[in-house]
Amino acid sequence: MKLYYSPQVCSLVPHIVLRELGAPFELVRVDFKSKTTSTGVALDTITPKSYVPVLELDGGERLTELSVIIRYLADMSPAAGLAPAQGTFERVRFDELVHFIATELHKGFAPYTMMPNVGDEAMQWTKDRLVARVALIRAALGSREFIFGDRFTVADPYAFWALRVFGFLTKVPLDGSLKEYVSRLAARPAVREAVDAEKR
Ligand SMILES: N[C@@H](CCC(=O)N[C@@H](CS)C(=O)NCC(=O)O)C(=O)O
Repeated sequence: MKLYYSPQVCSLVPHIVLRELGAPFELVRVDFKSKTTSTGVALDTITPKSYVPVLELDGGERLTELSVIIRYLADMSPAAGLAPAQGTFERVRFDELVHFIATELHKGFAPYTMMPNVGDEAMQWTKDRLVARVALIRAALGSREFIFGDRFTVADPYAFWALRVFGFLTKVPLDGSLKEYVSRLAARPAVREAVDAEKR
């Protein structure tokens, strides 16, 4: 498989999952500004969406949408137990959580990261909403080690990445259980390896 990524953006999430699974893969770096790969290929020839992540499967098929990619990877290696089995109600709850992270946190960052000329009032509204969403993540985590159930799932690197970006963008410090959660995940070998590999 090939993962098209840009350093430290959301493509870090499937990158961590690939390493957690010990799956063979190749990284293809994409420059975030020029939208070209390090070998000079335009990203819009890889995907008309022109954003990362893109996962190219061994047969050449390309998958986009982070939340779909990570659940695909989990479903392809059921023995690793990185997502509840499809068709169960537990899986529906899991999908609910992953969708929440994707739409209420990840996409909620756009006024900070993408939109030009956002006024103070709109920015405050954005920040307040993100703070409220993160409070829901804190409640979902409770005193558990992982965000869904009592074992690591593909929702964890997504929550980890989103929480770190939230802290960085809003300057609202993560404290208590969320701070401990992020530190715990940051210490996982696959997470450290992925973060380090993207610095090279
Ligand atoms: N809907 C996509 C969004 C992915 C996304 O937001 N990618 C960002 C990096 S975190 C990106 O490449 N943005 C560049 C752009 O949208 O032009 C997904 O969930 O995978």
